[in-house]
Amino acid sequence: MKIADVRVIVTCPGRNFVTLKIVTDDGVHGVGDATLNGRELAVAAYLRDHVAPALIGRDASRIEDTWQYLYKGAYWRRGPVTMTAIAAVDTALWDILGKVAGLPVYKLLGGRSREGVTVYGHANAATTDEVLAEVARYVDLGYRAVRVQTGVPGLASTYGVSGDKMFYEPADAALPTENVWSTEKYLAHVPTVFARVRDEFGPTVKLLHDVHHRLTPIEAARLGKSLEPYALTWIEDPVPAELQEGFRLIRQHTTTPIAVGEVFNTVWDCETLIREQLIDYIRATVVHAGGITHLRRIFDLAALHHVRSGSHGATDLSPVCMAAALHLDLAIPNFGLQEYMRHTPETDAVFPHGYHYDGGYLHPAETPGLGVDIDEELAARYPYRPAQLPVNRLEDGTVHSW
Ligand code: EZ4
Ligand code: CO
Repeated sequence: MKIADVRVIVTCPGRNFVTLKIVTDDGVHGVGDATLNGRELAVAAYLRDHVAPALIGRDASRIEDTWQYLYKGAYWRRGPVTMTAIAAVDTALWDILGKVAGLPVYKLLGGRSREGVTVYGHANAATTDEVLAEVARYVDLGYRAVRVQTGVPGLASTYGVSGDKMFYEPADAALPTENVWSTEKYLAHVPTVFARVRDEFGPTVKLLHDVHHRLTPIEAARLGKSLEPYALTWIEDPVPAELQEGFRLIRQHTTTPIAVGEVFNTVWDCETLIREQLIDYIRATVVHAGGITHLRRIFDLAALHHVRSGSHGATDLSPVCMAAALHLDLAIPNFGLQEYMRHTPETDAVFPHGYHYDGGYLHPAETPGLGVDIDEELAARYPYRPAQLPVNRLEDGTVHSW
């Protein structure tokens, strides 16, 4: 069970994905997602030039040892590029182990703790009237949780509100496009949206909202307070999270639950947030936070402090990441919610997978391993196309968080 071949596959079936494929000398292969939106080729080079040569000949079943080797051995610890590369190796090794054991990966992780993985979908539209129809569409599809985003009156465009309804893609140009932001206009508008959504859909559907790091702590506190009557399940990324202590201020002022972590890459990014119970959901992911091995470590710390998982699951996280996430979501005791945005048919064809949606839940495949693969021939038909995430500016031109 030695690693015999390591391949980095870059493909663009509608959007860019980087996938690592590891093959053992017994001919078993595993796959790991290595996609870092807008910075894909940095991870591809890291894997191809610096990681792959060191993997050849290693025992594929030594998952923990390989993780430590890549993390500590790099000397330059952490960071999104490094941790995405390590994640891809780790995920592929879990896939191989599952195949060799003849078990779906969630059984290797301790078995199922629930019957299905509750997911939330994205309702987004320019206006409140339109977004009500979008929420209705998800409720009709059986979703128990819906993220609601709208345009803001007086602002031409807003990150997180796409033109296309079912397929969402924020990395929209080779060089970043620009949005204009006004906190005053935003804070005045959002509560009016949720008042209408609650009124229309009643008290039980879980409602979520993504702030995309655009507020200061005291502004976020005001937002949380103003949304309390509508009982949101969470507000997400209310402030930039480089300063973990910033969340103390938000916490003192509002009972609206807080989710954060889609840009985190190690437990060190959220250690204070979790230990001080400053958040309610941790949104770190398999692909950006060091794979199944490290994300489980983060979730275990979270479990000690009443924090539940709420992993990121936008379209730039490939079906390989989604498959891995579902195994972990099913197994951990403190699962909260899983974000789920459907991929395009082109993406689904390149990444054949056995997970499926049913009545508000996703279910991982029951086949050995992760239950997902990459069709390399088909992938080769979609060459890489440069695409970056947008930049946000205040009305006076100052660069702002998304
Ligand atoms: O901005 O996936 O909650 N989901 C999000 C996403 C992220 C993109 C970044 O690559 O915030 O839209
Ligand atoms: Co988000």
